[in-house]
Amino acid sequence: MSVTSRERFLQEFPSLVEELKEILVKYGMPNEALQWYEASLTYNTPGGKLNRGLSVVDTYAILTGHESIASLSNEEYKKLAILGWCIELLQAYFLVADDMMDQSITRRGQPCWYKVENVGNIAINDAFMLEAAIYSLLKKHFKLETYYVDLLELFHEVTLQTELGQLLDLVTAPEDHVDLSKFSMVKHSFIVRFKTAYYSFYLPVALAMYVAGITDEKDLKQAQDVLIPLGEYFQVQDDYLDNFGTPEQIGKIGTDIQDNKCSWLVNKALEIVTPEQRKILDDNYGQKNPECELRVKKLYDDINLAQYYHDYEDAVSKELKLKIDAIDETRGFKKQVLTEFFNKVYKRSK
Ligand code: GPP
Ligand code: MG
Ligand code: MG
Ligand code: MG
Repeated sequence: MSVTSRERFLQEFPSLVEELKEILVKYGMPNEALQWYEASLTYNTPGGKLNRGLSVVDTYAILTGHESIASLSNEEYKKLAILGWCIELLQAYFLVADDMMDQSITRRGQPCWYKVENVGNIAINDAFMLEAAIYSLLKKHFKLETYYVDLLELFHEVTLQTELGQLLDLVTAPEDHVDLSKFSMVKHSFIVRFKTAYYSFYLPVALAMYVAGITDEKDLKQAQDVLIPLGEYFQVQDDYLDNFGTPEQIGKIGTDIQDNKCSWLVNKALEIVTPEQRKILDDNYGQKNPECELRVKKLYDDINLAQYYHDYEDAVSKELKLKIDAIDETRGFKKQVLTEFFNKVYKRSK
């Protein structure tokens, strides 16, 4: 991704913040509320990799036969960028809430929003307002489009899917009761497809497909059939980096071991440990105690878990490439959309 495409995308954001503030002005909201909303929007929305948002524009350019986004008209670019920012707002909404649920400390190299002075539980309402921003922008910019209802339904459905994944993520990781026999790779796959893959991978492509008018059920399904396993792989990477990445690299401090999460790493470990090592896991996993956490980390190193991850990565990449090769392009969907997604994710370290 070139610096300029990211920069150009970022340049669209301030005017969206102004539009969102304007809605509050029309309600006669006091300045205090306006400033708070602006602070929450700017703290939580633009600080990440922006892959999801940028992908909406890139996908649209590929589907409509443009060499690059440079040849899109300004009006076309802006429309797609707004949809991209809507996904980034959805992501901001999820992350503000997820960090409270996971009791995380940092995000994107700065304190989690709820950890910022004077924010605390107000972050719950801020998360709701980040979500509301999506529908304000969709109404303002897409109300007259034939696909307006499709966009609304897509955002609503994908939001529910993500919340279902989050529910399963949380109930599989009770804070007060560790029972590793409840975990399995099958359960892990279910959790991560729902909590991550739909909104991070299927949503950007489906949005661009609606705008490009490539909406045959068969094409939406072929996109989904690659993007959901690709999103699963992406979340396995997230689980891997939670333990093996450095906070400088990933912008956050891993919490999965102490949070008792049904992570890919613990599931793989459960498949390969000896009975003695299993006891170490039973006694130390999911404890809110840094010493217990260190014992689990040491065990992960002793069993060479990183190597199992690299083997998984090789195998899954081969499968995904075969799936992409088998895509039928006759109705206008293009495999290049999926190849570009794959390349952004493959062997990522942040
Ligand atoms: C990532 O899980 C999943 C989400 C951010 C979805 C949250 C969904 C909600 C409905 C709030 P994670 O906890 O592993 O992400 P991270 O490692 O970035 O905290
Ligand atoms: Mg979480
Ligand atoms: Mg989290
Ligand atoms: Mg994680």
